[in-house]
Amino acid sequence: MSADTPVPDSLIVVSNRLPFVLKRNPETGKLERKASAGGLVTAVAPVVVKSKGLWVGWPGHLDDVNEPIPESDPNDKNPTSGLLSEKVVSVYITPKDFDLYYNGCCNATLWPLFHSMPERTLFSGDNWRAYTHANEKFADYTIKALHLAQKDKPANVKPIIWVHDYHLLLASNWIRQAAEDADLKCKLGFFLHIPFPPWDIFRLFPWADEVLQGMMGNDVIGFHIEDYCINFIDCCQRLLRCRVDRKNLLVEHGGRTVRVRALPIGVPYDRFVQLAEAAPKVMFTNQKIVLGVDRLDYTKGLVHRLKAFQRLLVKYPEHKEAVTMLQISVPSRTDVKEYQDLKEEMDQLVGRINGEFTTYNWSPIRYIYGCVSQDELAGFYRDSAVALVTPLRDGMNLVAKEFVACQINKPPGVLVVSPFAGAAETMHEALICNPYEIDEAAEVLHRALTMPEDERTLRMNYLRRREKTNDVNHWMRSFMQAMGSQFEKEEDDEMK
Ligand code: ADQ
Repeated sequence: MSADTPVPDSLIVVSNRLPFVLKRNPETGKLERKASAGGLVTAVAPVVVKSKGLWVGWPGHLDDVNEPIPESDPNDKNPTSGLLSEKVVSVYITPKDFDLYYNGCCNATLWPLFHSMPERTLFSGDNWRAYTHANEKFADYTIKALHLAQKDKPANVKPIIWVHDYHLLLASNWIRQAAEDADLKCKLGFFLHIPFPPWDIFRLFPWADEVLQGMMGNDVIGFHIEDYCINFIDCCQRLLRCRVDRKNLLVEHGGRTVRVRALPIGVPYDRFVQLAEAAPKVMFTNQKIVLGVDRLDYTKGLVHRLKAFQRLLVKYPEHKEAVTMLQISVPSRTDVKEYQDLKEEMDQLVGRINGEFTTYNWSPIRYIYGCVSQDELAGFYRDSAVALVTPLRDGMNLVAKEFVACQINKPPGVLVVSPFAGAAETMHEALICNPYEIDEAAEVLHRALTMPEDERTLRMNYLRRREKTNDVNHWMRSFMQAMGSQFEKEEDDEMK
């Protein structure tokens, strides 16, 4: 948190998961708390702590729901260590309901649909009912948190409730209604971390109206980029018949005005610079590294990326034995069939390409299926000649930004970004590459590998400057400001 981040009276964050993972130690049998190192947690947790706020979320499957959440080690420097167990409100959902809600509706329906992949989308009434039920539960627990937050505080304190992501699209409206019934004051904000799809995709969802109505419970709705704001406003107008103001990004519903804002997320830039400075040199190769870092997810364009690299080796054989592709894929949603199929496809493709080109001294692809630590990641980011960030669709993509932050070597490497990642909206100096066009992607990769030093330096300087300014603290601050000004400017928002 930077010094000038506005600290609200009380911040209640609501997200699917709590900002740490609970694991049982097999030796002691005790529950232990493991920090989550993501940028979101780093930026948001200190504000929750400072505002004496609360975090509402799912703690993982616990055998005994009455078992207390352990405290973190007080010497631990991670951002959630100040988040004491009484500042955490755990949402308990049975394993069966959680499966239908999370693996089913969230990850087999909303995820592909919102990434504009309807052919991968599973439409299921059972999953939707579980999702609805889970959102009601999150809303109930948030109201409990609101009671706690207002206890012993002056009557004029208005906590900010900040709901996150596609898991909780319905919760805000219920929170608002229940808070009004209980005469509890609060402001409600929502941030969507994935794209909001265009109307002709969104309307495929049988319960599209209910999703929009749920979101309308918020005072402020944030998306990464303006395109998603426009898509959302378009859906509100066409499906709910709301009055909208596209210029000022306002939607009127049920006598209230909801503000829609483009608030692009950033990364903890300074932390990545420090990690890059401290990381040991990547020793495994004296070749140029072309780096990919992603969750193993079909939206990330991994198969297309490998094929583009294969095409590069055919078209430009001078890169053989001179370039290695390092693809680090963290396992993700392994209970969902689409993800199991992708794992299989990747394993086969890596084997095929390596089989085709490997020599005594060199294998073209190093494929790590696993999670690497941030320290290690920073070394890979720093020592790579090219980062290939080529999703088929991505809300923002933090890897592009982390790579740029870690580019402390002189001369620096080159960032290649897909136009279908939110990151491409602001990272203008990256090379743009359409992942669907395999031939063209190979050309762009060749251009990146052969780019003159002064051009690389110029592009990277601009990219780094922008990401340093617009880091994750800046994002946090922007959201808080958008929330804070909500009530002061209520009158301005009245649409004529
Ligand atoms: P994700 O889809 O998870 O996030 P991304 O933004 O790239 O995508 O963030 C991934 C994070 O995981 C990065 O911080 C990265 O360092 C880390 N990571 C990835 N692979 C890893 C590996 N093998 N080992 C260790 N760490 C790894 C969603 C949206 C995005 C949006 C973010 C934030 O889909 O579009 O940018 O939320 O809003």
